[in-house]
Amino acid sequence: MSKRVKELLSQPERKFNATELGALAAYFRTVMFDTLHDRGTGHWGGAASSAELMTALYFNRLAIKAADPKWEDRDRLILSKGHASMNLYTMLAHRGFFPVEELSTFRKLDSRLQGHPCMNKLPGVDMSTGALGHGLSVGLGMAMAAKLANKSWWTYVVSGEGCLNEGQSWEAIMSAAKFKPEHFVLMIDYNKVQLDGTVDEIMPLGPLADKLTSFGWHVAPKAYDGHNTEEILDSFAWMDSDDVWPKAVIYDTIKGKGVSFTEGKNTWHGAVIDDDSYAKGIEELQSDLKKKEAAL
Ligand SMILES: Cc1ncc(C[n+]2csc(CCOP(=O)(O)OP(=O)(O)O)c2C)c(N)n1
Repeated sequence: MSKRVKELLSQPERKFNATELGALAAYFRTVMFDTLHDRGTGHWGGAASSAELMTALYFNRLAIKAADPKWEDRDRLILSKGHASMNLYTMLAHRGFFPVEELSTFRKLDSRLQGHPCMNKLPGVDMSTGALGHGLSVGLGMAMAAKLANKSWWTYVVSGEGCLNEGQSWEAIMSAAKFKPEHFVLMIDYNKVQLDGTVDEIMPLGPLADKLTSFGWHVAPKAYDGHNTEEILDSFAWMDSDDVWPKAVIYDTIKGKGVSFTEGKNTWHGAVIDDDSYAKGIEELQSDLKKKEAAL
């Protein structure tokens, strides 16, 4: 870890600006790539596509307390695409919820960091996910619970396209439009590639924004570039700009972002990162990190 990144991470609870978030996301990509290579297992493609979005949530947006993971008033974050667990674990570790060294136990027997996140084992995980499509229903329940309890926590659900292929998601979309719980946001990591093909090959979702609007959701006026931290912060400002609920934001992203030969490839959804691919890939990720650090 460079001195600059170390400095940034010495105050993980502060609100970072767009340039800092860009550098952190680039650093976290190197951590994810390293760990997945070392462990010979896990899901790189969807972890890489959501690196900037998750970094901006954890290092700019979420009201959470690492020292009090079950703080009642905390914002809730559900990573509905639970296979991208390495991303969530990287955020939680660097945000102080558990030691960074524990990342090296990923998917080992008895580790708290299993392939899919477990809320009963790991502090900071609000919902166990992995079976695609559950996250939005559970998030709706959490958002409605806030209303019942007269609380004002936010509930964010980060979803891939696989979740939106599940009928349960559309039941939740209908119910959310009926109950309109405040501070409930669906964030779609729209990388357009799934496990064994493109979204269009498997089950086209478009026109996604129009569909969500016609189901009664308040959809962001544009799809934001999910790799541009300025744009992600703009999307946060949009969320705060009025009091109409539920809200949905689409982020245009690239699966496997950051390593040229993994970008846009479904074959890198959950492939083992072999030594050759690691050597080439880490060089690209390090060079991006250097550029982002230079901008700090
Ligand atoms: C209910 C269910 N069906 C199938 C799977 C297997 N599966 C895991 S990831 C995945 C594809 C997910 O695609 P997407 O949501 O686009 O993920 P991303 O590209 O963001 O990683 C599938 C089919 C699953 N986990 N749950």
